[in-house]
Amino acid sequence: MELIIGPRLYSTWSLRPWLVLKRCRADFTVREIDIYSEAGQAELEQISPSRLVPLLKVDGETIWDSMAISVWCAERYPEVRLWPADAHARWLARSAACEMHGGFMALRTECGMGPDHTMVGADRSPPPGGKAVERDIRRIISLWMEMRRRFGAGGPYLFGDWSVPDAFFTPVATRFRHYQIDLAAHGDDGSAAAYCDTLLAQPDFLEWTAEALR
Ligand SMILES: N[C@@H](CCC(=O)N[C@@H](CS)C(=O)NCC(=O)O)C(=O)O
Repeated sequence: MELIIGPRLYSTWSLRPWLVLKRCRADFTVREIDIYSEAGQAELEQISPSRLVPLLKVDGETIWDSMAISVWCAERYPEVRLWPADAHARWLARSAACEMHGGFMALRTECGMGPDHTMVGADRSPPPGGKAVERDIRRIISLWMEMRRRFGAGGPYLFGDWSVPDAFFTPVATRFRHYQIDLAAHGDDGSAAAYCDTLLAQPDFLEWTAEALR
């Protein structure tokens, strides 16, 4: 099984399924393509139906899209419980992951993943402005606070135990850190900041970071 990803420093989409596969302790290799080079673009053209990464090559198929790969993992590794066991939590966990997958365009566009997103205390960019980014940040914080309050009793992740939304929100946590977003100024009661710290301290994420900086 091979996961094909973009550059670790920049490809937030690639980070998500990589975290999910790691959580499953899946046996997989990684091929990193420099999608910003001509050679990388030519390779993408050859191997990717969507001309995008990430891709998972498994059982003779190429699965594209980070959510599709995550859903495949949930089917292949049911014992890992990638979605919460409680039905209400599971419905909302899927809603949260899908909202991240398809939304928050202002935050994603204006606050790109920079080369120092992996580091604490690196040379910081100024916090982004703009009403649309502001709205995205407030929405994410209110979502995080609500899910933590309702479903977070069993552990430090969004729904207590680790689940797919945690993979999808990890790149958001890196952006909040990189751009030094003041979460309290966007409505946080402290629980969103604590959740953010939890995501940034995940051992698998730290492994990705170490690889990215190598
Ligand atoms: N919805 C897709 C989005 C994938 C995506 O946008 N990938 C970017 C890299 S992070 C890409 O492959 N870009 C190639 C290019 O711009 O040429 C997913 O979640 O997998």
